[in-house]
Amino acid sequence: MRFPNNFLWGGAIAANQCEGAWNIDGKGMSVADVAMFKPNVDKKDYVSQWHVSPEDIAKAKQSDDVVYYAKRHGNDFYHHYEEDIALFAEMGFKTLRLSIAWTRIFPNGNEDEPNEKGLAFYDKVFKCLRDHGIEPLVTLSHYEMPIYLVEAYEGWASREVVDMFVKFCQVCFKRYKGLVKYWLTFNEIDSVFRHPFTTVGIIEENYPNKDKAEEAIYKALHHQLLASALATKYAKQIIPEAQVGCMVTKTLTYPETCNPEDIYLAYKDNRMNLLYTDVQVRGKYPLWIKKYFADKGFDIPMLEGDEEIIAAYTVDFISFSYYMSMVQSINAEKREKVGGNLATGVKNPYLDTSEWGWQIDPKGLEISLLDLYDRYQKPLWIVENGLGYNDKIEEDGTIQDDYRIEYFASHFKAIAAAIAQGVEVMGYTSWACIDLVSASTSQMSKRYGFIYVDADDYNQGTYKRMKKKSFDWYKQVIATNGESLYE
Ligand code: BGP
Repeated sequence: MRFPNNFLWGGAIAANQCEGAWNIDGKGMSVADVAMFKPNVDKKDYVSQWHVSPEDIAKAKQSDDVVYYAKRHGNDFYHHYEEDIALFAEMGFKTLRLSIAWTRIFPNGNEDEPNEKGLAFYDKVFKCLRDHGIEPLVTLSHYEMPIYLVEAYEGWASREVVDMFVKFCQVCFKRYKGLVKYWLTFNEIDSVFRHPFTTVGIIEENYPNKDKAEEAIYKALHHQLLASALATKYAKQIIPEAQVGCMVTKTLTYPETCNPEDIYLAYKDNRMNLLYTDVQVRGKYPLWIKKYFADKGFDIPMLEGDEEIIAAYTVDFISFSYYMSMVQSINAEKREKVGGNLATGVKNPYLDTSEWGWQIDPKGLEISLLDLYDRYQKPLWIVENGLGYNDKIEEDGTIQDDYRIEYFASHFKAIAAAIAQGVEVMGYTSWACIDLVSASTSQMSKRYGFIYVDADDYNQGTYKRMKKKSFDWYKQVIATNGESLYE
């Protein structure tokens, strides 16, 4: 067997991109509800797509629009979850990765008591998963912080947010004990630098000085790392069988040439990408970053006890998203660029790119698995990987997404290759197993699912679910535990 018998095959979604129902049953407004679909911005222009200004927030708070604020409608999982979970079960899913929207439980983040209707919704979802024999893998924070905390507290740059988040986690652990065993703390914790507003609620306009902005981001990161350790502590206290993982974006960077200067640049990017797991797995900040803080004169308030907490409550496993690899070059300015959700980077001439400029690199996934396992010897879980594509419905009503099948097949084989070299891989959840609203561009047309959802970028459509060709293909992969890939 190329994949272990208990391999957790499945898919991933996130509350803010699928649920919709943004203002019902007591839900508060989150950072996702102020993000807009921007039809006039180039879809490869990553910086503009993610940017949210104070004026944007003010405007969003006055508006009930659900067309351009596309995450407010998502794919309406809130009202379709039973049907969707039944379809996931039909594919044979062993697991579903999903998130709990903080604002359903604490609408502003700072209430004394949780919102019962929000808690009840996830009771139903988790029970439905259990009824289908699907193990939930729950992300506690997936780009969903209450907008109130952004405005009243400077987001995660404020220490008070740690306590509020930990309280939210404790409420979830107590309520969903017995239903949820696997937890992830922060989705792509490293994205704090790519889109500080969405990840930690930092509004760039409030920090005109670049160094001050960077310092605030590191402060916010420290608070998240601390909150992650505390969440791990309470998960274990409240749910003895709980397994807690960190979640990072694996951004493997290659040097453009064997020029040591290129290699040095790539090395530094890779080392930066490992910072987050170094802290969450090894339980301490590496010396190089402490030196960096000191050299820059950054004041990152590590209060008494912080370092002990981070050291005591490390994660059980490492989860990561993998979409593309990157290239670094000392001649970057002169090179052709590609887009992506990570940053605009140097184009790799050996790789194809998606319509959104993401470079497709299955070999990079194998290297990433080897790299992480060599460094930490912790079980790994690929919790996001997939191809965004504007699928078309054929005249006969079918959706022939062979490109997606090819993408997945090559990535699954890369995982098998890493497993064959001794890497411990717990599972794989594709992003996203059903079409939903894109995190970066707020488009519906950037489709990832095995299941098509009939809604377009302007929220026109019936929301009807339709199986794509990849649906039956993935079903077969799961049924044969990966062996069908080799037939
Ligand atoms: C990751 C996020 C997801 C997700 C995915 C695809 O960065 O964790 O939320 O959506 O990327 O990105 P996009 O939706 O922008 O295509």
